[in-house]
Amino acid sequence: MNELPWWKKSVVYQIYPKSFNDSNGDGIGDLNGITEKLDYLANLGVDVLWLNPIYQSPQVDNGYDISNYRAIEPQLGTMADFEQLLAAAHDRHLRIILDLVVNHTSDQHPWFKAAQSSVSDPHHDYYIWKQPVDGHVPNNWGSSFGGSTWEYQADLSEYYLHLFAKQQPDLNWENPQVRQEVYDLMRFWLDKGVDGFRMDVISLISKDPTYPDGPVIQGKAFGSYYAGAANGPKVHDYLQEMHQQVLADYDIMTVGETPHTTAKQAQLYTGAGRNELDMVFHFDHMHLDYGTYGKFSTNRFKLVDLKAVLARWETTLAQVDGWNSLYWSNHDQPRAVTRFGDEGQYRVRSAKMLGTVLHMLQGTPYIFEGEELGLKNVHFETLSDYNDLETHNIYRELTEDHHETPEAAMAAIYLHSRDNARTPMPWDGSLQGGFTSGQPWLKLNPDHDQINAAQDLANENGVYHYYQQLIKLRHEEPLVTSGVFELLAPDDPDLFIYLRKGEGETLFVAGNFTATPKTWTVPEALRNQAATVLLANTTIDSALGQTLTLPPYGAVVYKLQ
Ligand code: TEU
Ligand code: CA
Repeated sequence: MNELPWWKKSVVYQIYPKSFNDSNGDGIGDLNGITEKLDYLANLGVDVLWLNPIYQSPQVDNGYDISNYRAIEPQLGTMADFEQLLAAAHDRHLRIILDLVVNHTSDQHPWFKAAQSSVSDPHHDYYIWKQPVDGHVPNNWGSSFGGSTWEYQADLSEYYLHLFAKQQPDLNWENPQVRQEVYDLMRFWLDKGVDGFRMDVISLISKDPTYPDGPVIQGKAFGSYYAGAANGPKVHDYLQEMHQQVLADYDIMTVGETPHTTAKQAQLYTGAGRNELDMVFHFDHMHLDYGTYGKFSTNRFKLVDLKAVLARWETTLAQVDGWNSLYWSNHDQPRAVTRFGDEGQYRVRSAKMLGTVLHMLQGTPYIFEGEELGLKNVHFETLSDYNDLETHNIYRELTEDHHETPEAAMAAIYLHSRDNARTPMPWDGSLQGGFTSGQPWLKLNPDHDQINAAQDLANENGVYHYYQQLIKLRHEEPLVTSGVFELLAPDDPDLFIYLRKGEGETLFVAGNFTATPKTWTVPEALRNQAATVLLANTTIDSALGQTLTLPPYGAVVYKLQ
């Protein structure tokens, strides 16, 4: 048997640099702040750190608008700081992967400035420009952050495309020079020693050349761009070219962020022998609580749907020897305990339960900063305490366009604002949580006097110590990487139960997603007196008998032999 690539046995920890740790008191987390916390991360046991964008940026979208791909954002530090961080991480056997944001640049990038200067400038064709159609925008696409995806530039009599903010013009991947620029900048970082990339919205880089109108959801002013921009006609050609020209030369990991991609389509991105990406982030489980206005809804997911989604991804990718990315949250999503668990009485236990059922799946788990402490969503009273452009746009849309009350708009924001994930890390219970000695760029969650790293670590039953065990289990138990996934009890509305089958031994994983005890009749074939408990967030029978009873938000991993 071939040796597994290192990233199949790895756990990734995602760092949102602005919110992780501020080393110089300006209120903004920075690279030296990360270096200071490497022992905290190494002690947790993770293998890889993914840093959200650290490049020079006007920060319209917190670094996802890049004006220089080869420079460090001054707010975060210097190139020397980065090199020191990378070396210090490598010393501790921690790898670092960077965010590669190449669907779009900042409008302040020199390429775009040149592109805007004249239609005959060689950089003009680095971006996507269209003539007005009957004096109007070329199609009905609405941008992710509100308004049309098309911005008119009167002196050129052309529109440029921006799927995200208007300060984030889309690059024209049809142009081979653009692709060469991307490959060159990738080599720049790989040659410095970075260990891979998380590729931002990589499923959107190839647009349908006919730019078709998208379907309009009732009450919405714009159509969806996905039909004409997601998984476009050349996306696999581009990724195979990138693989051949860059990726193949390095021992690295790649994870594509692929909005609007089904498991079947993901076979093409991650299947063995495709020579594209190692794994992708899908959104199917993120969409289970969407409502009339998309993500800004107050719906709650249903466990039966969640299980169906996760099981489909496990099975579909296994068919082609592909690989899953496993995550509950990231910098764009709410906190996991609030969304999928219980942020009240059972916060700690439900955080551990969520960790258990996620980390025992086949794939590479991603821990978003603070998830290892069971952090929950924030409720700021006033809109002005929120920083994220999406939050401000949606408040305006909900209250002005859809005539929702301010209270209803805030209720959706409390559940789904991206700032839920972006409040600074609470390291201790002091005034600014030990995050900064100055004024933080975004307020800390006011609960940080109760919920913070110092108090969680001091508790041997805290979330951090449980995550240590989960990570250790991945490193030590081969079934966690290799066992064949099988979902049990798909229709049970409360319990998530599955197997990871090997030869002569099997992992049995179960989690209770409710605040009441639940009992399940164990199928005869699985009853096992020789079972061992590999991990549990509660006291539990050592054997797997006729019935399994899990307390509220209880979870267990048995090994059956
Ligand atoms: O997000 C892409 C994405 O899929 C968005 O639609 C995402 O759901 C967004 O946060 C809306 O809620 C990536 C990054 O993760 C995000 O932070 C960036 O803002 C975006 O790309 C543009 O670069
Ligand atoms: Ca700082």
